[in-house]
Amino acid sequence: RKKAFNFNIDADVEGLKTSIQNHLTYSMARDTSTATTRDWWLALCYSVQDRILHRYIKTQAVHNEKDTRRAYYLSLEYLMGRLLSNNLVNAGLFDAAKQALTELGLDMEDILEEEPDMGLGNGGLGRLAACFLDSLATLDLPAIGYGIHYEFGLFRQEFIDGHQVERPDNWLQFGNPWQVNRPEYQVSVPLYGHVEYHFDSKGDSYPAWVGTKELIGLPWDIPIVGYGARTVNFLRLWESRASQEFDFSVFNEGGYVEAVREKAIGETISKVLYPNDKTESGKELRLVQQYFFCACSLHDIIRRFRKQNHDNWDAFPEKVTVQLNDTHPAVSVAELMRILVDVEKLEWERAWGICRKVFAYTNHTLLPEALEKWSVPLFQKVLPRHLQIIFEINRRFLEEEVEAQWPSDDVKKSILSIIEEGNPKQIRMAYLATVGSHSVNGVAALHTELLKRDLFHDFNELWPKKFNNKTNGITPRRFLKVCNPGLAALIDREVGPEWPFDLDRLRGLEKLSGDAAFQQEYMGIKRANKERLAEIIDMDCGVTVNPDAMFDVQIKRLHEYKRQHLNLLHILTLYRQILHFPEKTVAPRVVIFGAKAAPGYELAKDIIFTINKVAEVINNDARVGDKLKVVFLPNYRVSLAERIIPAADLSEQISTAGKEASGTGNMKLALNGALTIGTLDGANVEIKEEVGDDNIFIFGMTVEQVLELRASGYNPWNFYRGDEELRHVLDWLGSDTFTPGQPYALDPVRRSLLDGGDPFLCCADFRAYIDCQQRVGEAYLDKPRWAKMAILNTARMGKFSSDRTIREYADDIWTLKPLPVGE
Ligand code: DL6
Repeated sequence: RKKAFNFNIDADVEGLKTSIQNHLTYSMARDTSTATTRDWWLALCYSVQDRILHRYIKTQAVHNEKDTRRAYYLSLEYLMGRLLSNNLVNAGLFDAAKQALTELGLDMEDILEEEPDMGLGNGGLGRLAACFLDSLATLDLPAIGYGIHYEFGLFRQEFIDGHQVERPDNWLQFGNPWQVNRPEYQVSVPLYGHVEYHFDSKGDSYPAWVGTKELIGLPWDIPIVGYGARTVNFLRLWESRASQEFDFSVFNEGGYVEAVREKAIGETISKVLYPNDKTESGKELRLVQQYFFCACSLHDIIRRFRKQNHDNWDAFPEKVTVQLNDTHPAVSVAELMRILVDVEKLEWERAWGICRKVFAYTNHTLLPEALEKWSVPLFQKVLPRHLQIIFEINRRFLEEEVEAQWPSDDVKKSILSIIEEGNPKQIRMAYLATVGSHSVNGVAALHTELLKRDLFHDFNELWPKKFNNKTNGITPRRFLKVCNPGLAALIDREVGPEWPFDLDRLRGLEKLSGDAAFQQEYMGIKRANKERLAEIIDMDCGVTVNPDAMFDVQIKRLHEYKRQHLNLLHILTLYRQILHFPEKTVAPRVVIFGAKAAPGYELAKDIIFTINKVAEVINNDARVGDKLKVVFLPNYRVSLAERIIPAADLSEQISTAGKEASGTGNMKLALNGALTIGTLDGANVEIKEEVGDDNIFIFGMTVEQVLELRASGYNPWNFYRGDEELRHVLDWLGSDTFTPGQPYALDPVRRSLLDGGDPFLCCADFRAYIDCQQRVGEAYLDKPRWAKMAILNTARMGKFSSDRTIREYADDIWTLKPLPVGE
């Protein structure tokens, strides 16, 4: 039996083969002659899961035996993608599994392609949660993730005549081999009802939340394998169920259909992920989802605390630290207070002290429309007791803490109040999370500075130590080792195999960046990755692209602030230049987009449509040939990102300065050797510091310049009139060139940039962007220079490992120590 390097699971090929065959027979009831690729995929997953579960059981046994402190990560979203390849790599089973499959006459690639993505998130926030789980386990940190077991994840995107069409993502259709059901830990969750005052035996009154409807939360556990498979943590996802199979009284009265209907309502809570990446405030179902998963998770955390015979609540913050991933789980603050005060009968002050020690909050956005607010009447209906508790938290906060700092200052009180006046009044969830936590962090240095300066200005004056920065990171396992095995092998050879644990080792590549032979190898791997992506483009878009052209990539949610339409203006400019100066040498480009638009976000959908229509014309214009191709890959998701990222040459990070909190795609692309063209926004600022000014293309207005321009009265028409190229391309969109016979079909985008006031300043940044793209094109034509820059990007991305980020959370916020699990 061969034990893999530094790994804790037996990589025995014969054992795996037997296991796969056994699962095919005994789990799938198939024989080898009738088995489909999906059956083989499932049989392999079950075989891998068997091996992982041993380490999972061992890990939990050690954590329980040592009664360890744990971090709990509460997130409404986890964008996990596929688990098989990642689990194989992290468990050190990849080569053995490949060998076993080959000996069974099967192809690993085909099997891996069978797995549907676990797409229980919208974008950066959900993927960050998934990267954090990977790092927590890799660093042997005792931690559990909590979320919702959505039956339908983020919608599947199709294009029909260039328009986005949404289809349901039925990811559980063929079963999920990774999840383990835990009916013994189900939780009952009350909702609705009203508050009454009852009297205890001494005649004192106390509030009682009565007349509630009950939901059941049923947990599903997904093991999270750390790299090296020493620690296997888990992600616990709650599915909602009606509280009784049948309401027998209704049933006996002949109300069978009503009884089943009630049951169906109970089950809708975890049915579907809200497909908007910037909040869904106002929707009752969304509030119920938030409370449902917080209540289930806190109940589970408290059950675990009690199991260790703890009856002293002051010990609770020693054993428990809870990270709130944005404000979506902020109602937890009120729920923990309810449990401590109403159920456990603790004094308010003692309960509040415990609460504040337990919670920490991460803010992920400054966009006003994304700052969650819940109307007081809705809260009153769904969570009447929690509303009272929030009012009491607010009263004490204003009358005690704010009053002490700013005596008799009613203006300060109204600025800082958790309750926003208005009709109706609203609960500011970011304020509730801030008041109820001991730590508030932003996700990149610039973002944190802006939080302190703007959104939390007065809170920062009140509690300067509460605010801190934790620059985001990405897992180098999935986003290099798994998705780019060619480059990973080259790095292994040059700096040794430890880099997936210690990404700073990539610095060892710096000395090779100017070496012609190494450059050739490095760019050869990029070329092979581009060929693979070219096949996908051919299959999914029906467009043949040249792998020698620059692959210019913008992959992220579709949002005006991310400015895919600025990229479009560059495409149109290039197209015009090619038509006007056919003899001029240009760096050939394939501009590649991947993006989903929120189904109700009309302008985002218009931008997709416009890009698709422009692409159709350019791709079919013989005068252009290979100089320019434009493709919009449908259904952007984690598994597609894993194909695009290793093949990218240029990474578009072009948001309006001050709008992108961090970005994480920027890190994944740079790690894989794509050069960034970007604004000084989010983590781009820190990427620039790491890779050096010579190895990144920065353009456009800074945050301060954006403010100045706005203050002086921004008028996009001035830029339109002042720049001939901008005028031509915008007017082109108003013509029927790209939609023959329908002259106004692309007008919404043009209108948003001119009459609509161009809220994200595309026109103002247009010239700087075009000039910068010109420099990018020239650099691409200089092959050794480009290769050197790309290598230096890979070499200098160590800072952006999510292991570094998680170490900072563990040291500064959670005071959480690794607990190695041993053999
Ligand atoms: O922190 C993860 C990710 C950042 O990288 C992005 O810059 C940011 O836009 C995203 N924020 C959200 C916020 N949504 N809400 N609420 O998705 O977080």
